[in-house]
Amino acid sequence: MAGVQGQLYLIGLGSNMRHWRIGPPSAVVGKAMAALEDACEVIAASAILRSAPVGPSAREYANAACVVRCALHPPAMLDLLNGIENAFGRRRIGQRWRQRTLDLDILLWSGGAYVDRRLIVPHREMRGRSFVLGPAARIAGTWRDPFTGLSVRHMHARLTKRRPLPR
Ligand code: PH2
Ligand code: MG
Ligand code: MG
Repeated sequence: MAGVQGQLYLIGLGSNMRHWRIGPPSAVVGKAMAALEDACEVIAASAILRSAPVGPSAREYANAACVVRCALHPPAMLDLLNGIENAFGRRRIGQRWRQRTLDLDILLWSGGAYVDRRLIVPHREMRGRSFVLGPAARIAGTWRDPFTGLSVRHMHARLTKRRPLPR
């Protein structure tokens, strides 16, 4: 059973598809935060930011991050997030990084690292992605990656510094 404090998670949210009822990606992300609130206590939520797509999809994304507290351990948390994604009409048809109505990722967990066949925490790609670290740095800047010891703020700053100079 979870302790009185429960588990803390840093969650990344993203959408780059209109939902027929909810509306544009930013509205989808906002509704998804409300859906998380039904199951967890949302302790902090970033603004919803637009970001250029990384990868094959051409559509702009809306991204955000939030910190939630709840009793669920990582596998059950993953089930909860997948359930919300499905309720928002996400279909998994095997194509990685296709456009999606809603993507909810566990980025960090207060328990540190978690690995099983379905889930790896910290999220494997968070360290190189400014659309993840940008919103996350605003609400969880001091949270540290358990593998590298680097804070979210530090990882974000490293990304921005490494941008090559224009020639
Ligand atoms: N998610 C991806 C791939 N590319 N690009 C942006 N800007 N935002 C995302 O959330 C995103 C992406 C796969 O999860
Ligand atoms: Mg993702
Ligand atoms: Mg995902």
